[in-house]
Amino acid sequence: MKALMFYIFLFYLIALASCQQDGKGNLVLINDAKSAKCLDGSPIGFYFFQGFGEGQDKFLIYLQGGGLCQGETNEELLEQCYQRSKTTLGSSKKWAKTAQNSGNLSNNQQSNPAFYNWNKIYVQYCDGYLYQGSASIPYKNTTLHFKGYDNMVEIFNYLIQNYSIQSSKMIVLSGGSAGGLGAFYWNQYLRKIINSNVIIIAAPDSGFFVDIPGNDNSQKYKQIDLLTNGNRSILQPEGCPYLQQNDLVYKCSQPQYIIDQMPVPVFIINSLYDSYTLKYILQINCITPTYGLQNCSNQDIQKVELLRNLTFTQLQEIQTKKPNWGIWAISCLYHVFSESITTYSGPKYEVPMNSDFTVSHVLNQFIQQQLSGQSQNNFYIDQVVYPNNQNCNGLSSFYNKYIYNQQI
Ligand SMILES: *[C@@H]1O[C@H](CO)[C@@H](O)[C@H](O)[C@H]1NC(C)=O
Ligand SMILES: *[C@@H]1O[C@H](CO)[C@@H](O)[C@H](O)[C@H]1NC(C)=O
Ligand SMILES: *[C@@H]1O[C@H](CO)[C@@H](O)[C@H](O)[C@H]1NC(C)=O
Ligand SMILES: *[C@@H]1O[C@H](CO)[C@@H](O)[C@H](O)[C@H]1NC(C)=O
Ligand SMILES: *[C@@H]1O[C@H](CO)[C@@H](O)[C@H](O)[C@H]1NC(C)=O
Ligand SMILES: CC(=O)N[C@H]1CO[C@H](CO)[C@@H](O)[C@@H]1O
Repeated sequence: MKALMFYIFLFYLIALASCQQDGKGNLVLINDAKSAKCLDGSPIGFYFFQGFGEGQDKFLIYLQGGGLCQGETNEELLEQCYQRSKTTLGSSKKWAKTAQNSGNLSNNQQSNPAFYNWNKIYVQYCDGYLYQGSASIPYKNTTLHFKGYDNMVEIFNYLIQNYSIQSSKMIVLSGGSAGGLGAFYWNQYLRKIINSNVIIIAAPDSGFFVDIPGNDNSQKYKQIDLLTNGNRSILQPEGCPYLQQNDLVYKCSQPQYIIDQMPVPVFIINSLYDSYTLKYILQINCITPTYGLQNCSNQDIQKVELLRNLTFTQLQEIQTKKPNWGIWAISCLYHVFSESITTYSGPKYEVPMNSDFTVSHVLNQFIQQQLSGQSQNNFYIDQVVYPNNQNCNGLSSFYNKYIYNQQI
């Protein structure tokens, strides 16, 4: 049911994105891949938006999001991925030949000063498990291909051979939600294969899923072993200190424990009240667009506060440990900001409120600093608690109306 809800939600997002028509990208399928595949065995691919002017020697690689297959047991996980393999999140068979620009990929200089003229690679997410894994598993009458690892390796190879990204000036690895996790996981690999005179940064949007005490992660290693075919050392980034401990290996997938494995400056974009986490991980169902948290029990409110406190504390720790990174974290209930112009560069989503510091503004500032070699403070962590950043309480936004209104 949750999975279904997510697909429907995704279709809404895509419909929303395609209203803002200001450019087109062509689908590039990798038909002769060695082991890269979507869940159903079909070819992987991405949309390519050609850069122009001064953006011609710069690349934005953006990883699409879309949840993941889940399950208490491996059997449940396989069933979810079997269902997923029949959708565009698990198969390339029905991908459109072209895609429209929007949000961070927009060609509009005013709303998107950072990337408007860059080359943009919009990687389609179809491995079912967060850009990790390398296994082919027979299930029912078919074989499910969990190839997140192989897919990324081959996409990067393709981009090197056919787009010369290794001769570019700068590469930004970004992505939203599951793609945000992908940007956390894969920047180390990208840094290793690209010559050090190319500037690389990561800009994960809403991928900073915090470790929530009380969640039982002790069986997670079974999924990891299933999807990596028993070879945990393919998990990205390399060097996770918990790799060989069954009860702790889940930490290798949580950004807060692997930041020391990331060799590039990272600009983290996140809500302090991530609405995906509130709904799907903390199972909080009392939030409505009209009443906000008013109808929530004390127990629910405590969970909401706990999420904010954990996220806030972790991000503050990063600010101390990684002074050359950047953070934009806002106190509104939302998930994935760079998908639409409103949340990426609109006046309601600023930290602090009424400051002009939108995602678009601060990310551009961060990138310009990297290009010119000077570094300033780039930390924008909302100091007020919900709902005191009143412009962005988010409850009337399209996304949240959808997330909180539907009963599926
Ligand atoms: C497997 O079974 C499903 C449902 O019964 C069917 O739609 C599908 O075509 C079958 N696939 C193959 C490869 O036979
Ligand atoms: C580069 O593109 C060609 C044509 O699509 C393809 O055959 C080749 O495999 C690509 N290179 C890599 C390394 O993927
Ligand atoms: C596990 O994967 C790593 C990285 O691809 C590879 O070097 C190693 O040989 C693999 N180990 C096994 C046992 O397959
Ligand atoms: C939610 O709270 C508002 C006022 O705070 C009240 O009018 C409304 O009936 C409540 N809704 C539910 C479903 O409890
Ligand atoms: C979260 O932090 C606030 C302010 O620091 C504090 O008042 C509140 O009790 C904390 N809530 C939880 C659930 O830890
Ligand atoms: C984070 C972000 O901006 N994502 C958007 C980038 O552009 C693509 C292509 O238009 C959108 O689909 C993403 O939502």
